[in-house]
Amino acid sequence: MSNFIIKHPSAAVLMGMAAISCSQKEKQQPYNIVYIMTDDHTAQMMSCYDHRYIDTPNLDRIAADGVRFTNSFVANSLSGPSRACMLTGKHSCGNHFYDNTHCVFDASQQTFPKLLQKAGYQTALIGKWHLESLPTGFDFWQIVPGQGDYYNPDFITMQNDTIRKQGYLTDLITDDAIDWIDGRDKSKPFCILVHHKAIHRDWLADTTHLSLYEDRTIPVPETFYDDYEGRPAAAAQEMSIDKDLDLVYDLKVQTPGRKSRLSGLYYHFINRMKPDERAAWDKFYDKVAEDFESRNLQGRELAEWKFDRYMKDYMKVVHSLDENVGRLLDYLEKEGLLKNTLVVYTSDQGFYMGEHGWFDKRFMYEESFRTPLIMRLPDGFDRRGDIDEMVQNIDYAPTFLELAGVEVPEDIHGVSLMPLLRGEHPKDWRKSLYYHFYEYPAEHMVKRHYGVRTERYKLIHFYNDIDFWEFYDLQEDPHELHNLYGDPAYTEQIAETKAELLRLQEQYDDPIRNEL
Ligand code: SGN
Ligand code: CA
Repeated sequence: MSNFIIKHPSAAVLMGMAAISCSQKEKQQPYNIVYIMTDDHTAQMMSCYDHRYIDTPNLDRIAADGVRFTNSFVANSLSGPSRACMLTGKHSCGNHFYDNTHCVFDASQQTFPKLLQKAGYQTALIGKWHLESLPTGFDFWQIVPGQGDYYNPDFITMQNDTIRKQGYLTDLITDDAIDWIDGRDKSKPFCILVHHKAIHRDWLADTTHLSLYEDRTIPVPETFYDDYEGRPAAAAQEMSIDKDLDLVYDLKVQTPGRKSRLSGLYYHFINRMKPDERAAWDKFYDKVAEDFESRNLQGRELAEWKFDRYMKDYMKVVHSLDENVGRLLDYLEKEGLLKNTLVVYTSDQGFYMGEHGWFDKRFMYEESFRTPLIMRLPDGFDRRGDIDEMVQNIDYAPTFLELAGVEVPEDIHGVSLMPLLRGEHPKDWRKSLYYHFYEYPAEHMVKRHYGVRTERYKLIHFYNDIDFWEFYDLQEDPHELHNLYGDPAYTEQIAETKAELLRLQEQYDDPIRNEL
């Protein structure tokens, strides 16, 4: 502990230390944090959560050696807002970064990296940032502009220069993360945020992985042909695999002369490839395009062809990600760092893999409200397996602060997950989650909504250019196809859930709220 001073050991931290045996406690080094966050990686596409589609052996290592959260959620299912919630531990109404289109993150506000830095941690951020203002609270950062590029990407450096690197983005971010950890001041604990662009649209795979998964037959999910009956906001979206995926940009039908709404953007991205990469790319996707043009698919056959291409491209991008997480884990193991490092793997939100016929996220429905969360715990934490309590991305900041022995500021909305990591099942653990999505009108046209989810029920209010409520019994209807709002059989449950919604809106001081 010589170089590390616990500034404000909270009662909870002291309780945490008590969970560690005396001899371990004396030797316990301060904990490091390696936080790996991907973009749009959903639990359906991780074999530690779901065996249907893809094997992710390296991600599974984290879950197998540590813990898997089975009820992990975000506060606002969109990149910038989700990142702001994670950094501040506050809902969007508390950090004021509501959507990707209008907001600039107020970089002077309190974030957990700043608080860790003050407590003597070295902090670093590498990869996607997406908060418009430049990062603060990091000893080192290097970010991609906006969404970033998969191929030979630009990075913004701390000197505010833009540099172009050669390679595939998932590899480059991992290389830089390992280099930073290797070159850090080894006398201090560290916290590094490794923020991948993968698996974001338009799912450009490493050219060495193009042939993967091509032999698979992937059945469409059971809600693929959802008719959105009783759910007008769900019907109004523009994120349908069949209607809204772009044949060139998303599905890579790069037939010479074929133009589509986003074909310009497609060539802008793939023109960044080096000649050998481009040659491998064209060899693969020219065949896909030829095959498509020769078949004249219509109706359901066309929709299912699009689904198949979407899934396969997504899986190839996950493959690189999984390999690179393995590389980072191997490095931490080789350096003997795993014993005092918390390794977290999560995503900025979940994603639709054809459920309800969709790609993208935004809705408070389960697939995009959820986010994967697995952790490899440092020595002294014996908890393994599943943690079933409901957790949210506003909880990460207080968790990391408590792990570091830093007092959790009272204005943080989230709750530290440390009791759960110590194997406790606190009786007063939260029984409901709050959600609020604001980006409308905007791409994909998902209407503004807020809502509450309890263990069994979900109540959503779509507002702005609509005033519409939805209520689901998740136990009876896990796919959220039957809107029960107004159903006399559920009058009592709806009233109770509505009261809980208002309670949360008051607790988090959300000015946009429903009055009973
Ligand atoms: C881009 C994508 C959208 C996606 C948003 C937000 N369009 O605008 O499909 O919903 O990002 O994603 S694209 O034509 O540019 O690919 S987020 O994860 O960054 O919030
Ligand atoms: Ca995202």
